[in-house]
Amino acid sequence: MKKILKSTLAIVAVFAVFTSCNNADKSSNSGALSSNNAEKVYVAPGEHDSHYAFISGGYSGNLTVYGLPSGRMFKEIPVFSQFPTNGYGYSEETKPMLETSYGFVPWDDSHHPDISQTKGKLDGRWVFINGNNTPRIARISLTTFETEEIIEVPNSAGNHSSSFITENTEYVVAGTRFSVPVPQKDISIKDYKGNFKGALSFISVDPEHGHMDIKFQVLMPGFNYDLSHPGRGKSHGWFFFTTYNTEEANSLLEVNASQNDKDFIAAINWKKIEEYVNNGGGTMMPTEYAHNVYDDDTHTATSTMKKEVRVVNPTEVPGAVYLIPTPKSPHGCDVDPSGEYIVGNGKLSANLTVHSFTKMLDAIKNEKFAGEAYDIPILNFEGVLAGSVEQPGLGPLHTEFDGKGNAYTTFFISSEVVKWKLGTWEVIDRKPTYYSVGHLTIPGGNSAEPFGKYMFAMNKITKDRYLPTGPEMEHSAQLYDISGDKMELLLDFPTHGEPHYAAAIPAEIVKNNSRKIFKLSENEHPKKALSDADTKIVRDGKNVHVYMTMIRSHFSPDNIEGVKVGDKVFFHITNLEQDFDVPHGFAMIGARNAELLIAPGQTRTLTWEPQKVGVWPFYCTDFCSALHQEMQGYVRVSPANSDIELSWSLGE
Ligand code: K7E
Ligand code: CUA
Repeated sequence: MKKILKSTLAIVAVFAVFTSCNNADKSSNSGALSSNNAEKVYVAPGEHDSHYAFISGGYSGNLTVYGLPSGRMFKEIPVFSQFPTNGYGYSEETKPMLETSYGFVPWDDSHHPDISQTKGKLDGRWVFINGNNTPRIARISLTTFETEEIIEVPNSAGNHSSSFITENTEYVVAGTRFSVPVPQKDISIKDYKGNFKGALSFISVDPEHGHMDIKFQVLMPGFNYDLSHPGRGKSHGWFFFTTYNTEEANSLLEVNASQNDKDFIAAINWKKIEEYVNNGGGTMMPTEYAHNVYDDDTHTATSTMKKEVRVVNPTEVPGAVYLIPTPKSPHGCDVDPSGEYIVGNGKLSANLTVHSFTKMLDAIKNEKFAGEAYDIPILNFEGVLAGSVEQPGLGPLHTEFDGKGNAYTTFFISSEVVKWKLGTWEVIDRKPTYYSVGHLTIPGGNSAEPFGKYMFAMNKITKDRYLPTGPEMEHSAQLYDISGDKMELLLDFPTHGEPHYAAAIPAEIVKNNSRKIFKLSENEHPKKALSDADTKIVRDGKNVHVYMTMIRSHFSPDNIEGVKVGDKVFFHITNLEQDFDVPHGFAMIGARNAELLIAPGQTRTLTWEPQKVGVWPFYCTDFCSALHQEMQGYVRVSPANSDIELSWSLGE
């Protein structure tokens, strides 16, 4: 035991050493690119990028939008985190988006965006992304670039092997990283083995509106489910999940979860389970999870608490779940565009293991089994193996595909991207990354039709790539041209938060659907005001509702009296503009809140509880016109026992 412990610690130490000194690798860093390469990323002023990239924000909880090839950041879309920049999670309309069974949770850790698909091709309708910490899946509209829906995932913990979608967006799939007692209960952590479970959730997506619903959860053995990808083409109907900690250790995992020579890729025949469930199979388990939906017409989100979820035990559906042995704590689980090859990126493995879907079916048919785990058949390793890439690098994490028969794998420890050929498994090229690369993205990389022109690597350590900004640097991404035989480094660009994965798509597929305004005629917000005639102030006990409008360059009303200390004031503000890109802001002195940034035609509500007697200003925060500085108003706040009547005016 001691010996095993030592040798494993040595492996771990190698991980650490390489990580800390790989910036010594600077000799290969040719700072000067050929002018030819510079031209390749130059997007002239006023011209547009050819691709959108949606980059996960990691611990920012959000999603950032970039252009490729320029590497320019266009937007941060708030998803799981409150965002004072536009009031998301602060306004009354958006607060329900962050409700969970634990209450209001204004932060998460988002890792893997994935774009919706039709027939295996990116259709550019929605981006899905996972919240890791308080397990949730979000759907973001690529029409409004706003988060439209968030569903909590019960029985899950560390929602990491998420959020990947099937080839017709039938499901967005979420797998738990940490196994936990299901249902949760008060037991000793030492009783982990055999008692904890790993829930893999299949969340159906309504083809028209995108609405999500947990169709079923497969309750798997208590391993860690790290990443996943859908089968496609011939393997459509299957889903693959990498596992680690098949040792089921509950402490010092860096050692105790690195004992087994092989962990597993779990292969799930979701079509089979779907059929079982459609015929009434599975068990409804009492639980609690929030389902939050934003409505574009009312400009308002609602949160509903769901009370049960359908769970399926793998042994209930024979032939639906298999385990494929895969060397050494695999991280990424990637499926090539044809659906034939399943790559298991064994973090501690010398070689990169590739499984064959065809051989998997054959092994199942001919019962080439190597035992079972909790009654789930383990397939024979050799029987499924397609081949392996011999010693391609150290610490493989993730693989993407260019649609031309090549795969690109990131190596964290040796800090490089390695290009290799599917089928022959030969290494074709390798390029350093700066430094310690995690994921990489090729537009359409998780689809049947990747757009193999660009690839970008998202790195974990930045060090000297930019001007120093104190002890913590934003993470760096590197863009490569992959249209030729050899990868060519084109550009470094900083990212925000901690990008893990990113999803990218040709701009053509998205840009023409992008919304320019919200039509006032379609505004169904119950507290909208569509003209001066609609503006009013209504007292309801201590609640004061202000129905306000904003347009260049005034608020209506802009003088308000009769508010008292102890009141709760709700500013319901409608932006009357019907021009593209003319939002107005609203900020109120002393509001324990953020501002509102209100899009043209939208209604938003800010709550303010006046603390002090006096006359208090509010103003527009977005420089909207030549007379933006004039866009302001006052609220008179009187003592709690005052008998001043509510009154309001504009221009008097
Ligand atoms: Cu960062 Cu996909 Cu969460 Cu690998 S994961 S790096
Ligand atoms: Cu409206 Cu500034």
